[in-house]
Amino acid sequence: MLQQLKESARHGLAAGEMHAPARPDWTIDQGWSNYTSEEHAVWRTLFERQSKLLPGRACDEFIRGMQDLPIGPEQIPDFEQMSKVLRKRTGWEVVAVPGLVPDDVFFEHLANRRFPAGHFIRKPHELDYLEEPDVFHDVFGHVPMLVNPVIADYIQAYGEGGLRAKRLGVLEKLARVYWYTVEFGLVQQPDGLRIYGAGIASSASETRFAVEDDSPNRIRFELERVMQTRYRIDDFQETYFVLGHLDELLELAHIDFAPLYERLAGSPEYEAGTVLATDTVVTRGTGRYHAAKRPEAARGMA
Ligand code: HBI
Ligand code: FE
Repeated sequence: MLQQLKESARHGLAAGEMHAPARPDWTIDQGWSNYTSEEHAVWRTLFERQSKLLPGRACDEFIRGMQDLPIGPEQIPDFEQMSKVLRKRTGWEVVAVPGLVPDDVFFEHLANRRFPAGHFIRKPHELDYLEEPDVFHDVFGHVPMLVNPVIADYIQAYGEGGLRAKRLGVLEKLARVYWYTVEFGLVQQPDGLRIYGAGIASSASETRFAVEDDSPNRIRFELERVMQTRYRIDDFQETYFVLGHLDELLELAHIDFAPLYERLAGSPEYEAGTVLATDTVVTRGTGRYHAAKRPEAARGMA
């Protein structure tokens, strides 16, 4: 999705720096009847593009979640209709927010099984680029996985963990786990590597890049390793972390992070593209994509 979330927006943005909300939990009415035909048409374009790409690239749970939800190409989904299905399946609901919300507000929603979804949709000229999560990223990318009980529990636990991590001043480390699982996670299926991360599943270009390109590293997911690894918010990931099975997230949902944070204090931090001798490498990337974009390379080409 080239989800260009500004660093300031993702981390510790004070509420006052965003538009002040009418409700303290930042929810708004989705205002479904206000969507224009142009906005529904953007949804259709994105929906049809991704629906063609995802079979054989997204994991079975994602495809199944999509089939079980009242979601299709015709129109931007109605959050209340989706919540009706979700509540029965996993006790989750989807609530509308204006865009990025402060960390503590975000975590409070997740801890209570409410997924805050941006109510707006990107403009026709920014189909592959957006600064804040919109309804296509949040609903198409995240909601199908919330039908799955493992992901449902895991994301709630992230909300609870986030509130604690913020108090301990170690949110950055936990946010990396979210980033490399919920947003950009891959999982090994018997028939091949598959996407379960919403940041990939809602982006046409990154769907191909994450699964097929020879540039990125694909490394077996290991919790402490991921907590030590920075990530890119402005471009495709240099490294994807791969689960052996989605059930591995179940253990993560019940982990006590506090001792981990203590052990990791002062330990090294790794750049997004680093490969360690201790890694279990699924595919070693050529790094070509990101190397070509570095300033030296750009000067060399001039
Ligand atoms: N707000 N709406 C929204 N969506 C997010 O994914 C989000 C957010 N606020 C904070 C946030 N993500 C992250 O910074 C935390 O996961 C750390
Ligand atoms: Fe997201």
